[in-house]
Amino acid sequence: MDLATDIESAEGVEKIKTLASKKFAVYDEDKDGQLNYREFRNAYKAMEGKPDLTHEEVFRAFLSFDIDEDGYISLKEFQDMITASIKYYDKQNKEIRNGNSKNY
Ligand SMILES: [Ca+2]
Repeated sequence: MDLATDIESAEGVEKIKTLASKKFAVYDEDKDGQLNYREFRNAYKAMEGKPDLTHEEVFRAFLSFDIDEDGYISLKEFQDMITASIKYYDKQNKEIRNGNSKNY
């Protein structure tokens, strides 16, 4: 599935949110509806495809995604995080396709 094609549409965003909530359920090991730091660390390393991220790198990401600063990543925070990262990659891909990327 090419998520990049419909990220701009409401339907595309809904699709991503559904996908995110499925992932969330997998990583929410104790099923309390929140990701604690340990659960987040597993999810984040897997998503980034970088199992060797340092504690500091993961912790910085955790703080930036914990919008309400309650020490947990809620489903909404997780969905926003996935949506933002997909938008980010989508933008990069478009720039590459359009040939106006400066950094590659
Ligand atoms: Ca939170």
